[in-house]
Amino acid sequence: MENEKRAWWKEAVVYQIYPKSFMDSNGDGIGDIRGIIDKLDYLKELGIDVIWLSPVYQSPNADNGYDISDYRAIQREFGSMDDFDEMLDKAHKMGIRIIMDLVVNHTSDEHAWFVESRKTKENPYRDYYIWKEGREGCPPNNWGAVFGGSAWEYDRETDMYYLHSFHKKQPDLNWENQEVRNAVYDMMRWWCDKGIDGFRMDVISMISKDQGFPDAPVRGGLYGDSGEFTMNGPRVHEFLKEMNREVLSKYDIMTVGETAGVTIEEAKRYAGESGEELNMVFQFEHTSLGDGRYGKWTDARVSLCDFKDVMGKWQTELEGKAWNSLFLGNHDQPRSVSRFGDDRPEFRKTSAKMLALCLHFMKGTPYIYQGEELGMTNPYFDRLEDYRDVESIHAYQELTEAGLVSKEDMLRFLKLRSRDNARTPMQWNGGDNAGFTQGKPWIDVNPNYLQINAEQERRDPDSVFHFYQKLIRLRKANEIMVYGAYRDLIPQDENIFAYERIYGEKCVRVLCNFTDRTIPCELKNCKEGSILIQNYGDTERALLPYEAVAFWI
Ligand code: TEU
Ligand code: CA
Repeated sequence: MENEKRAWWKEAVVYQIYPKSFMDSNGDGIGDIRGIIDKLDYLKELGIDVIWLSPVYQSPNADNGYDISDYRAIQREFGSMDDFDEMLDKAHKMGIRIIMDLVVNHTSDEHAWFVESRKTKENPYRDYYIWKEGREGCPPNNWGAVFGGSAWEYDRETDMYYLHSFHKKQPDLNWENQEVRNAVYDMMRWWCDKGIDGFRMDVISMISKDQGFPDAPVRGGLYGDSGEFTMNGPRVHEFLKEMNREVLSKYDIMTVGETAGVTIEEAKRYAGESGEELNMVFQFEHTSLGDGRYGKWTDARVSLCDFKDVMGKWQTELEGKAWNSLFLGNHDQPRSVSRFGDDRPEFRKTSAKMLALCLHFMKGTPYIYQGEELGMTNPYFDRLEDYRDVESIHAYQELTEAGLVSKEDMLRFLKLRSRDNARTPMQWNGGDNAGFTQGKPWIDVNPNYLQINAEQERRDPDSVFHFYQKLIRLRKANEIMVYGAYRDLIPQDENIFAYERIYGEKCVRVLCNFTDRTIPCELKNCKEGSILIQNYGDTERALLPYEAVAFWI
């Protein structure tokens, strides 16, 4: 679309940092802000424009910082507010923006608001959270929590239950209460006034609940799946429009909503070109493909046709109406090369580059999750003790104890789908603990760090790192990568993802072989000099295993 609205956040490439696993500066085994400061040069070299920083706020860490006890303080393990200010200042001087994780569907149960709220029914903070009477000694309804068990926790103090969509240490805020909304907006303005560049909004699609709180259908597991009553709820757009008027519209910032359960129609409202709510949303259809009876706990692999179908649908249906975000991995997902590519040693590098090319040439803002630019893989932990994530540990207990899934199966599912796959330390070099820490890391380093690490890849011009660097440079030089329209060429093909981007008179064709075989491909008629980027040298009219190429036609 030649007349599409230009915006810096459409042209940007975002890099997600999960601080706990990025770089430890003081040997306590936990990544921290000074570690990030030390690595800003590395990010500059890669060429990214924006850092999305997973939560660094004060937190008892029931869910690694997604349970916040003070929105205006930095958690001790990560450093101080001075460290934060220094990081922001240095990043800005280098031309890198920083967006913060905004976690306001819930707080920690140790947040001052909740500490007050649970004291008495008359407490001024009572209505900051969602309290209900039980039903004959049972929770108010059958909703399950994302991290296992009931979504309601009984509180003896007042003989009532509070809602927690995630862990019981993450009580849901009551967005129906205008005071809550105002308090959240105040806090957001406080960070914006500090100079941050935007927000990634945690489960923002869940802030408006169906006020009837009805029982939900039971699908697998033991509890009701409350999705239809908690996601994209009745007032969510009203709340976001209010937030936009009160805060977002007053600053030059970018916003991306994490919108579990979002549909195309909903996305057009959240991230519409008119800009009344957010700039873009994360949709999870492609990362949920293959999910089964027990949700993500499965070993099903995604078929290419399904993947193309979902990606293509979001590309074409949002065209000119709303903006996409593009991602294959984050701190909740397995490593992208292990999941959508092929992490066997002979194919890892090539398939990681293929996935990068495939994603970065699509329309939307691309997100790189730390280590993805190195082609980092799942660690394939063998024992339950190796896992740290509450979701993984609770799911293992709940499903094996109920006799629904065997222990062997569950360990296999964890290897493929646990969030800890993304949370092993960043692999900086071939030294102790991959250069992440001088101490004992909070979670084991992937043993393949001797082969896969940043130091080695920065030296190797043919590395995954340099491939990402080149993709980012191409984006800066070619508007077509940002603004061109998308068209799938062979949606039914089971082996090749082939699409074009069209911008005025110009057209780029992208071909990606998603298999470990050589596949003949008539579409590969690139002329000499027309190639933008490829992961093999010149080849004939066939695509070698995991070959990817983008060329002008
Ligand atoms: O994730 C929201 C969410 O939907 C996840 O629980 C997701 O279903 C799951 O992680 C997939 O395995 C956000 C954050 O990204 C996540 O890290 C937090 O744990 C969660 O919210 C609660 O704040
Ligand atoms: Ca540390």
